[in-house]
Amino acid sequence: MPPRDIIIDTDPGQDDAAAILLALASPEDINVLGITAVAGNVPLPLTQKNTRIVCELAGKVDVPVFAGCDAPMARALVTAEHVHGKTGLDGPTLPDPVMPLQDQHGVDFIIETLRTRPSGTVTLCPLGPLTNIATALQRAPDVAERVKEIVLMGGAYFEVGNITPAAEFNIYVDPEAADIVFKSGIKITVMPLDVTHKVLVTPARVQALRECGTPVCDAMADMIDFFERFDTDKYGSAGAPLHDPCVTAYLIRPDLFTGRQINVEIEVQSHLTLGMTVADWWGVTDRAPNAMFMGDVDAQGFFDLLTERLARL
Ligand SMILES: [Ca+2]
Repeated sequence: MPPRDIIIDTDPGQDDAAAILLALASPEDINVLGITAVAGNVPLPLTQKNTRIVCELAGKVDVPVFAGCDAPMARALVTAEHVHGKTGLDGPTLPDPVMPLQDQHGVDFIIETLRTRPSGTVTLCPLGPLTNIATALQRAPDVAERVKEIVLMGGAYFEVGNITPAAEFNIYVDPEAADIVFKSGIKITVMPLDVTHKVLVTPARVQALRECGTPVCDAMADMIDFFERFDTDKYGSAGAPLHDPCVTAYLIRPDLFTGRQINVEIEVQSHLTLGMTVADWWGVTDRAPNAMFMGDVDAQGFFDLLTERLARL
């Protein structure tokens, strides 16, 4: 099989960095057409900069990076510096990027790419709030049928929420955007907290990364050490969940994940449960399935893949 053409949409974020590095380390599986930054974990000026920092860390300075939307569609931006640190990539000391930010707006890049590439060949990989993707679909409804698939990190069912008791961060930040995406009719695969909370960076897994002895693996281990301080206290678990690289790992090794094709709808009104992914896991409604909602993962298989691939960079 030829490598899969993708656009990564991202708000780095240490776990976004892991997802991007895994993609850039896997050219036989994944062809990154471009990376669009969105406001999320930190504001847009930092997410676009962090995206370029990560590309340079990988030695892939030719990947075009675009700035997209700087605020959710209908709400004020909520950020997560309490998790990711002031820069969004706290942990390692990495140089400011010198590779350019593209002039084109990220949303225009998404639309243009979908219109010019053969229909049904481009996969969208959102790792942050869905603002850029939904804005593209709203501005250019014709592109929806040209998308091969959306593989996204977001939402939760059994794990419920991480930014509020009911909602996962990416969906909570821009629920209107998520609502547009989940109603788009595009094939969707979801990596919710139910999966990512099983992908825990235990001390042995961080050690395996350090043993690669490369600058990329060291930087990744430093990033993990930073955000783990927060998550191990929060969840009382053996290590922090590594959310976003589940998306790019799925493109390489879909067999690591299992889930159900179900109906997923987004709560956009309730003050108490805003941004909840109402996932019909048990099939108790007659609402039509619209997403492959993952529920389980081979976590060690995931970390073996991540470590082996990052060691290449
Ligand atoms: Ca993210």
